[in-house]
Amino acid sequence: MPSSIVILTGAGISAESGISTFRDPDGIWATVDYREVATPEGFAANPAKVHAFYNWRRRNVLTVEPNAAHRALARLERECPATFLLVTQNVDSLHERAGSQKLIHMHGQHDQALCTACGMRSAWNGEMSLASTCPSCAAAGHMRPDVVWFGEMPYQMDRIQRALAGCDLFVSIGTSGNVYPAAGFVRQARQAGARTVELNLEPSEGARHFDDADHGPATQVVPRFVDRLLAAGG
Ligand code: BV8
Repeated sequence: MPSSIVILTGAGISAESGISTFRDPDGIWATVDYREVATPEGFAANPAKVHAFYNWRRRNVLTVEPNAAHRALARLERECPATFLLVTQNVDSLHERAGSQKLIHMHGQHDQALCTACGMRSAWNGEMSLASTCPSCAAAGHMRPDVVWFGEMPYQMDRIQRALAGCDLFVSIGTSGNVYPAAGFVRQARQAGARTVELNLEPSEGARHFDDADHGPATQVVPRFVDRLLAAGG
C-alpha cells in the first residue's frame, strides 16, 4: 500500500469532456502556433490575439463537465489513507469541479487573471481584453491570463519537488510527456524509489520510464486503476 501518492495530469484527462488536447492530430497546436499564443513574446507582439485565444478556451470550458476520470481522482483523494497530491498541467477547472482539493495548477488557470501592473491575481470567468481593468489597482491594459507560458517558471515547483522526493507511487495521466519540467517528474519519482504508472491513451514520450501502464481512454483506465488501488487497501 502506498504511503504517499503524486498524480500528474495533462490535457488527455479532459479530452473526453470535450476539451481539445494540444499535440493530438486534431489538437490545438495543429491549428494555432504556440509561439504566438503561449509565450510572453507572443503576448507582447499581439495581446489581442492571445486574449482571443484564452477567451475562446475559457468559453469552451463553461460548456463542458468533468468526466469519470476526474471524479475517480477526487474519490481517490477522499478515500485513500495515503498522503495525496494532484499536480495538473491543465488550466481548466474540471478537477476542482469534480471535487479535487489537494491540487496544484503548475501551468496556472485560465479562470484567473494576473495584473502585470500590481501583481494581483483575481478570479476571471468572462472575456479579457486590453480594455480590461484590474479589480485591485484599476489599471487598464495590464491584465493577462494567469497561465504559465513557454519560458516562464511553472508554479509551486518547490512543493512539487518535495512531494516527488517523498512519494512511493507516481501516476501520470493524459500527458504526452513533451513539456518540461512536468515530463521529468517520472524520473524524479523513480529516483525517490516510487512505483511509476502511466495511464494514457497511448504510450507517451516518457513511456520507457514507467514500471506499469494501462493504455486506453482515461474514463476507462483511471476509474479501473482507482478501484484496484482502493480495493488493495489504498
Ligand atoms: C520552463 C500554457 C524554465 C497554458 C503551456 C527553449 C526555450 C524556453 C524553454 C524551453 C526551451 N526548450 C525546452 C524548454 C522548456 C519548455 C518545454 O518543455 N518545451 C518543450 C515543447 C520542449 N518548458 C517551459 O518553457 C516551461 N517553463 O521550462 O521554465 C525557467 C527556468 C528559470 C526561470 C524561468 C523559466 C513552461 C511550460 C508550460 C508551457 N505552457 N501551456 C495553456 O495554455 O494551457 S504548455 C501546454 O502543454 C499545456 O500547458 C499542456 O498542459 C502542456 C503539456 O501538454 P499535455 O497536457 O501533455 O497535452 P498533449 O496534447 O501534449 O498530450 C495529450 C496526451 O493525452 C497524449 O499523450 C494523448 O495520447 C493523451 N490522450 C488524448 N486523449 C486521451 C488521452 N489520454 C487518455 N484518455 C484520452 N481520452
